[in-house]
Amino acid sequence: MATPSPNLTVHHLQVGQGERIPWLLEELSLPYTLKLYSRSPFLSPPDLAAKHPMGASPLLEDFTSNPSSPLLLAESGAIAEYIIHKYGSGRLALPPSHESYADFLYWFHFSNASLQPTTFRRFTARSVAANLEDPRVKMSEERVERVLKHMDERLSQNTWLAGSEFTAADVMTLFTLTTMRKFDAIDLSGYEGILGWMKRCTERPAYQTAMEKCDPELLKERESLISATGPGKFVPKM
Ligand SMILES: N[C@@H](CCC(=O)N[C@@H](CS)C(=O)NCC(=O)O)C(=O)O
Repeated sequence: MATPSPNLTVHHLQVGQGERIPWLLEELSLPYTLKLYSRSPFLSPPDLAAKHPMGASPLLEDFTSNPSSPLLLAESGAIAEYIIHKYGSGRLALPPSHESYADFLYWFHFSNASLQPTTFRRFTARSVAANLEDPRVKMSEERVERVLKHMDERLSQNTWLAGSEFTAADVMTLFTLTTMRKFDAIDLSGYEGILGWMKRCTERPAYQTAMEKCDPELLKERESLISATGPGKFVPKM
C-alpha cells in the first residue's frame, strides 16, 4: 500500500530544540505546517504549554489518518523516529543490516541521553555553587570535557556521527552545540572535529531552509553559532 501523503503540524518554540524537526522534514522532503511560538520570557507561552502535559517543544500533530482527531507526539527523538519510519521509508536511519547500525543507534540517543544532561549538570552546578572551585562544579566540568573529547574523536575520524552517512543522529545532536549555547556557553576551542562537523551540518541546504522558516534570526548568526566561542546570549523579550 502506498504511504499516505503526510498532513503534519510542527509546534516549535523558537530558539530551541524544536528546530530538529523542521530540519529532519526538509532533509526528507516531506511537507509540513509550522506553528511558531516565542519564549515567554524563557519558557513556553500558555498556548503551547497547554497542548501537552510536558508543556514543551517540539510537538508533532499528525492529521494524516484522522483530520478531526490528530495524533499528538512530544519528545524530539520519538518524533524523529516516528516521521522517519512512518513517512520517510526509513531514510536517515540505518537499518539493522547496516555495518554502522550500532553506531547510528548510539549517536542518535547520545544528544538527549548524554550530551545535554552533561552540559546541563554543569550549568546547574555553576548556578548553585558559591564559587567555581566547588567540587560539584569541577566534577561537572570534567564530565563536559569528557563528553566533548569523545564526540571530537568520533568526528575527527568520521564525516558524520554514524560514520560515512549523514543520519538523524546528526540532526538530533547539532542543536546542543549551536543554538543551546545561547543559554549555556560552551567553549569549543581545540575541538576541531566538532567544529568541522558543525560547519558541514549547517552548510546543508535542508538545515538552512528549515532555519529560514523556523528561526530566521538564528540563521543570520550561523557563523557565530558554529564558532569556537559560540553565539551571543539569548535575550528574552520582557
Ligand atoms: N526531551 C525533550 C525536551 C523538550 C524541551 O525541554 N524543550 C524546550 C525547548 S529547548 C522547551 O520547550 N522549553 C520550554 C518549557 O519547558 O516551558 C525533547 O527532546 O523534545
